[in-house]
Amino acid sequence: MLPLFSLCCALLPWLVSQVGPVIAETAPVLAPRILGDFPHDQGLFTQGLFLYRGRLYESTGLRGQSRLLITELASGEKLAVRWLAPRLFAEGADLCGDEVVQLTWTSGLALRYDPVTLGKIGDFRYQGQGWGIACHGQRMVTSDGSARLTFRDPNTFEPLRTVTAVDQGQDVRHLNELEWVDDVLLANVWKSHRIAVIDPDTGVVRQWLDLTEAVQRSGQTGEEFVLNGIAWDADQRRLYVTGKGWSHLYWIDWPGRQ
Ligand code: DDQ
Ligand code: CA
Repeated sequence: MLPLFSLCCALLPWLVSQVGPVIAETAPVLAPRILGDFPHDQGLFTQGLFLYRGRLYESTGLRGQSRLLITELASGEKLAVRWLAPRLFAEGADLCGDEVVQLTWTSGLALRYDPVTLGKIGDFRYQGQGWGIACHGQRMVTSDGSARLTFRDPNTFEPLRTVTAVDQGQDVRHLNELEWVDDVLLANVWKSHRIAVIDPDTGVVRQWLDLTEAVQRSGQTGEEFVLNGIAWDADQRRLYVTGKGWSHLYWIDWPGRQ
């Protein structure tokens, strides 16, 4: 009995060393504080959000309601609005190179605009659903409601490679609006209060941002009126979030990040 006992004791540190890294894979859940709020038109079904030259760009969905808007962040005042054809349901949008690219949900059509005039430049075609898009330098990535992120050629929109978002070995499905922050990709998970901070090379979720406080403050409880919209101000290093039909856009901190 004694030799068996000592064997167990001898093996224990080894066992811990094997299991330890697996446990350590669990992504920490952080709760950002709200640092400020700004007005947001509750009539907008927010699908995509980004900042360009200090102005807020927003893509809004629903057929017959889909738009691309430029607003002044502080006042919420609309500076320019471009309406889409009523058959189109707009989804995510971002500044890609020197143009805005806006996805549509089920039409396989990405619309391209001049970011200043919102004049149409052309289209890209793609397979499958369009949900979120984010661009950073040469890196263009789209989501389609699954756990899959598709990296595309920014000149042709052709898929180059895919990566699957995973947390503790499980696929993280329903990835929606996207935003690059330096070298990590933020994705809000549809119908949840969370944003996944994803390693773009491996798909591993490194952190979760739990936006329960912002969701509660938004006062929005409708089933479809969920957290959706992440915009990063790279100059001021500020992170903004909002949601579909929310009355406000929130400036939030990111605990532990400079
Ligand atoms: N998606 O944006 C997550 C891809 C799709 C949202 C579909 C919501 C349709 C329901 C609209 C009813 C709300 C007034
Ligand atoms: Ca975004």
